Amino acid sequence: MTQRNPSFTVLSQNYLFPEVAKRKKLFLEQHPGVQLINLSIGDTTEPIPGCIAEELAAAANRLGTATGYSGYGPEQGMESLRTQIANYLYKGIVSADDLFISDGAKCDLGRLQLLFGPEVSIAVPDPAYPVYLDGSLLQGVKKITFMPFTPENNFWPDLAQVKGMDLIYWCSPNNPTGSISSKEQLTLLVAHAKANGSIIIFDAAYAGYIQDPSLPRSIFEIPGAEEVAIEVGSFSKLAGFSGIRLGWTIVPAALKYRDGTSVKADWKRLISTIFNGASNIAQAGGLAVLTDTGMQAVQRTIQFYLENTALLKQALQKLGHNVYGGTHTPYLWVRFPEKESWTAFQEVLEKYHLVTTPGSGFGKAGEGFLRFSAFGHRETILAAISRL
Ligand code: PL4
Repeated sequence: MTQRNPSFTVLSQNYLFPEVAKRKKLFLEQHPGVQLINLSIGDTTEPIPGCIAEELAAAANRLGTATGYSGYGPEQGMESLRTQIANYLYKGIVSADDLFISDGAKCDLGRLQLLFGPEVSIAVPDPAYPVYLDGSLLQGVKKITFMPFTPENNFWPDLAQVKGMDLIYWCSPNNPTGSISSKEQLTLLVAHAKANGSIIIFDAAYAGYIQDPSLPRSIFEIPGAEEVAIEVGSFSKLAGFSGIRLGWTIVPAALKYRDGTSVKADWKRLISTIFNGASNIAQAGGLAVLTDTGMQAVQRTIQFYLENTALLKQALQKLGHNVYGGTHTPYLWVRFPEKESWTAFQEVLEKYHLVTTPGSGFGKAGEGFLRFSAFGHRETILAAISRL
């Protein structure tokens, strides 16, 4: 028989979110008729604004006409969309030529790891969105150092502990802790990467939730970052495209490997080999997001989710919990002292009929925490609050 890829043996047996779904299903089988409220998965719930949905429909309709039909597009993505992301979202601090359109941040985070192979050393936040670690383990990466992001260190790890790492994963606004890195902190991170010859893989999936212009939405706001960083972005939480699938990755021309060769050239080679471009309908929708009308509409939805977060935070604090995050982010990171996360998960499920995400699923340092997602219709969030 064919041999199994041995890397699968080092992964935890179940991926976090399917495990949550399994426990939820089991609970419902044991308690039929209970109405659970899902505050677990970080997924958008509000309708896509009309001006964007109309453009998605129009793009689909164009495919049904002789003149409007198009097949495969360029692997790097539509030039108009790349230009619009560079100019409109990034205000020209990145070049459209360094921008690659994807089918989502998670997919590119997985693909990026192919650039570096199994011998790299990596620094991963603990807790973190699982693809950084699991994707690396699948590549056979063994040299892994965890950077604790905890209330005790104010969600700022000691960079001296990750000296000489080849790759440093970073996420701001952070999933799951809801913490945000300031400009000063990212400046230190970039300086650290430069001094150590590291590459930062910066996950900016929640950048659209930052409401304070003094906080950096992109690592490329930091001078010199183009020599040490790759950034991954997404339309999922920005515009409710989690089901449509659209994102981007920026690999600057100035970024080089140790031997002086171009990372961007390899990325281009890689995606043209294993990726066939994002859906042309999704890209047309992305263009509709990046207009004044589109952006105003998606910002209203983001404001709505942020109001949800504030309401939920208040309710959890009233119960006496230490709650972190919740500003410029849809996530609340809630401490349950003296409890293992899965125990707290089960208690919250049984007592309040709320489904959350156990912090330990994001890493060891997440033990004793639950993540509450504030995505949801207002009546759902208010119902959750009244149960609390
Ligand atoms: C649920 C830090 C959510 N089944 O939609 P994408 O691929 O552009 O972005 C995914 C993504 C990238 N980076 C960060 C994220 O938090 C996410 C989405 N995370 C969550 O609840 O943590 C949805 C997860 C999905 C999954 O397993 O990824």
